[in-house]
Amino acid sequence: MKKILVTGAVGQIGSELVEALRDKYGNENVVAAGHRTKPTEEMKEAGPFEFIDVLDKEEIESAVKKYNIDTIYHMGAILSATGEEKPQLAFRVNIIGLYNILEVGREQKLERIMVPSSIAAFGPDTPKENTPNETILRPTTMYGISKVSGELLGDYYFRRFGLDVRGVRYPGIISNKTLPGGGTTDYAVEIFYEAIRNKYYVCFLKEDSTLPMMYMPDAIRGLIELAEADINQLKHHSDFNLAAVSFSPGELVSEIQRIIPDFTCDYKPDFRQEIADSWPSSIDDSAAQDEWGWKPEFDLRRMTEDMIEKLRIKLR
Ligand code: AKB
Repeated sequence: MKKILVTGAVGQIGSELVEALRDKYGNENVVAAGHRTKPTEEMKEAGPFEFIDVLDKEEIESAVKKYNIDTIYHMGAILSATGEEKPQLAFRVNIIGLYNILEVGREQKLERIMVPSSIAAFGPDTPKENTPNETILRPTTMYGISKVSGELLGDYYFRRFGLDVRGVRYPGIISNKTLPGGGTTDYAVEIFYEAIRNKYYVCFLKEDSTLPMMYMPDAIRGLIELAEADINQLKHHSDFNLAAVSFSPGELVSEIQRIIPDFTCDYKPDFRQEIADSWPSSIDDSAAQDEWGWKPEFDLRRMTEDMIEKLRIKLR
């Protein structure tokens, strides 16, 4: 039976990943780990929870030994916007923290480490449209630099030590359970909350700033499917492009207005615009399709309908 540790379990993706993994492998077999943010009662009651600082290798090691862990989903990270405000922190958490996870994985001979990368691995010199899996990786943000380092480290640990490290380059993730924090694509979540609460939103990106995006159910399914893929079919390991939809704030506003016609949005780009401008507008995920059968289910319309339906209930 699998014994899984999820770092960053209290975060936007981690919280839903823990739920999905617990449904699949059993509550007791999935240990949720956060840093400082308290878990919800629901998460704590459903299964084991630990506070772990990924900068402290011994803390990771002792959780791995205590629960007999064989797989880590390492979701704990500082995202792009916070990473630009606190680059030293982003370096430590995203690079040293990952190094500690990989070293524990190597020393304890873990079966698998899942580490998400991001479209932030690309940079201003990367082709913007339908960005290929293999392309120029020269990001200009600390977050992006940490993601490229993570991909290279993951592949290195696989080649050099036989540690099975896998990861996808996530686009912006839209969800209705836990709010994201510190990302450039966070507008695409905030906008739904404000559309429902106030019918008005001020967007921190320009109206035509198109970015690759994905709805949470696809993001969770994709990562678990990659974790379960037959290793013999994989030519890539830590750096799969993963795509679903691409849209701009203006296009998202029009889609929301189909359901909430009196919703309006103003645009006041801030420092996050420069980060968004350095990322692709769409990515080519044919490697993920060919090597492990990736296929997204949610397009912009279906995602918007589902987000509004779920949030209307949550915010009632
Ligand atoms: C961010 O905006 O920083 C993240 C990402 C695209 O990795 N959502």
